[in-house]
Amino acid sequence: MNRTFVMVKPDGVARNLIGVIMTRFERKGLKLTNAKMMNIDRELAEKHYIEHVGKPFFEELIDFIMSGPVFAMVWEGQDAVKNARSLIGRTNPSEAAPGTIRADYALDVSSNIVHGSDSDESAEREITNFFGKSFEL
Ligand code: DAT
Ligand code: MG
Repeated sequence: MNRTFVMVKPDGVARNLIGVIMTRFERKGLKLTNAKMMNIDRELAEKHYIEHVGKPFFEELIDFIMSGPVFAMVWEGQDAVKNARSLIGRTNPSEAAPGTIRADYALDVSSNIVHGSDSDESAEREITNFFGKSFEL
């Protein structure tokens, strides 16, 4: 059993896709253990995307993730990180397999509607960043 951090990004929230995205995770069999609507400030945005500092798209990415409310979630279940990434699909929606969230609902790599942690370590770091240290297993 493990858990992962998933976030509907500002474009997904603006397009009223929170429900359809959550339904896909629920149908897969993952369990929602925490969720909240929130705005991301610059400090949290840069912390969340620290691995991308210096890349050509970094500033655009930070501005985008701060551009409107996001819906942050924690999902729990067997191979949660891997299963969530499978449901989400590849980073570039043009390359994502049909049936994945990014393939079905997005066109552009810079607005790909949902985030999912890429490892157990990232998941724990991101859950702490968004929900605080008090939210423990
Ligand atoms: P993922 O979100 O699939 O984990 P990532 O961690 O490599 O992908 O990148 C984080 C986000 O940054 C990604 O969801 C969208 C944006 N991004 C990545 N590569 C990009 C690129 N080449 N051009 C513009 N935005 C990009
Ligand atoms: Mg990533």
